[in-house]
Amino acid sequence: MSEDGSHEATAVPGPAGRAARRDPRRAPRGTWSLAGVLAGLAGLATSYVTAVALGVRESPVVAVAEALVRLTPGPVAEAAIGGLGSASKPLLLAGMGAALLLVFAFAGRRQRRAWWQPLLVWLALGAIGAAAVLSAPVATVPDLVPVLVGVVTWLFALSLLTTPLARLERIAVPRVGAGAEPGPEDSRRATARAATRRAFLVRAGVVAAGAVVVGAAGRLVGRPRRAVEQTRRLLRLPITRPDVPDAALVGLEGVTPWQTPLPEFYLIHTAIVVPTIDPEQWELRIHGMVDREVRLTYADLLAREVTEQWVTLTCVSNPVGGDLVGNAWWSGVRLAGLLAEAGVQPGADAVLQTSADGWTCSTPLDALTDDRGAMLAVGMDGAPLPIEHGFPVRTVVPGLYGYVSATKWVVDLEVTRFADVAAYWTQRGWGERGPVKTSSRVDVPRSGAEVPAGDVRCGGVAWAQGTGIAAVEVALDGGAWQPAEIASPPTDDTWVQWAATVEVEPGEHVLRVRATDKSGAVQTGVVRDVLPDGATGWHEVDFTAS
Ligand SMILES: Nc1nc2c(c(=O)[nH]1)N[C@H]1C(S)=C(S)[C@@H](COP(=O)(O)O)O[C@H]1N2
Ligand SMILES: [Mo]
Repeated sequence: MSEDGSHEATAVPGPAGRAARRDPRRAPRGTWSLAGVLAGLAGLATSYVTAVALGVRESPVVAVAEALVRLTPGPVAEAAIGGLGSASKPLLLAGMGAALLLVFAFAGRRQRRAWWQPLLVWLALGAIGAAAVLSAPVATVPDLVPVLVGVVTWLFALSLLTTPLARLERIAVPRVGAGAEPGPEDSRRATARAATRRAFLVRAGVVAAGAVVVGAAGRLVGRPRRAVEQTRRLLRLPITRPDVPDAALVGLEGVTPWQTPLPEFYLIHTAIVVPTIDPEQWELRIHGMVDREVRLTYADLLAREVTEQWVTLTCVSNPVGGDLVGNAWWSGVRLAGLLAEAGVQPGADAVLQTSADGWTCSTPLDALTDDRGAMLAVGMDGAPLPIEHGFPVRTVVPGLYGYVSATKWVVDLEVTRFADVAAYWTQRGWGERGPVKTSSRVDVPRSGAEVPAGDVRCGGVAWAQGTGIAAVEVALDGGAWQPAEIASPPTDDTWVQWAATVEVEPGEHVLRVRATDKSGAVQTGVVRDVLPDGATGWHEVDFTAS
């Protein structure tokens, strides 16, 4: 407000001064912007706390962010989620935050022109929020309440903050310093202006403090995550910790660990804020083309026979040589048995799976009922599923890419027909069925490595889940394929480590790898992009020998 004062001081000297161009009574633009920003933040805080209180997931801002993710063209989105990894979401939220601050400031400045101008801004923002909330795959009308509360707060807070600013502009500036002696009228005006400025400061303080308190309360209440994390830690499940079988190890340093360390297990999900589900609250519904609808609680599920198996999970967005693939020991209940309990009707060929955050995928029915061991997993590597990997229950189907099968936080299975449904990624141009393609990767030497010339040990992993890997071959500098040694993992549902020795002269070299699966099919060298149903081509590394 000192800025405010200096305006008045320079304003008085007369028509020749800056005062001629700028009405001295006006509160500076910055003050109006500040009012807009404070009102804006207050609205975000009340809408957030309302969302939390109503049990709607997080705030409308998150809904908008998720809608943006959904609106992003499929390939760009999967690439961003896969490529930028954990940075893509904070970046998106930061960008939205910056844009919102600018819009809030703009609304504040508009209020000076006419009361209805910011109203248009708030309504536009509210409409975007409402559209985003309703466009979420599972949305209900009450989900709009937080948006409404936010808009009302914006209106109320901005008028609260700007009433003193408008009043200030109506009180004439007292004459000081210039020729004429200030009269009683001038001191009355000076007092009135000071009081009005104080009123603004008080209101700004109240709104800012209110927003902070409300926002903090929302965070407190909105952190069910800590509680769920706690519940998860205390869970004792009838599952075992795995021992990595020696036969699965090829014994070459630098080759990807056969069992993927949990912190390194890739993560792919469209949710900005992952669902935190208390297992006590979890329920799965199996319905659609079935004889009897089945509803299962977590306890019901655990009362069934729990089976355990190694399965390597792969993302369709994994490029040749990429690392969106990981191997874990999964514990859970076979889906074949559960679907049999429900009684699948003739004509069905798909199961539409829905997660608590509204993500969907349609899985070929036979992949869930044949003997490959598709399961509702409750455990990963001998512990309850990590929240990010789908706690309390997710689907794991050997041999299918994650986007058509591996639903995390799964809550609904609808037996149906491919012809009748469209799922999240298939709507965006990705293939309907998504069987994993036979792939292989060189881990050592790394691309760009320098190694001593002579015999060079190389190695990596290869996978053809469901079919199994029969052989791996390497070729140096485009020469003949030569066989690699492969380890013997306990099942065909996991990747296989391989190693080979190649003789290299000093200089630059290219090493490529290909696998043959147990059906006899040789991995294709035809280069294809990840869209629509998984990349193909041989992985190559360049290295230098000296
Ligand atoms: N609810 C939900 N489940 C999901 C996804 C998702 O976006 N939401 N992504 C799928 C994809 S594309 C893959 S590759 C796997 C990844 O599982 P992970 O994150 O446990 O590695 O989860 C699948 N399950
Ligand atoms: Mo994926």
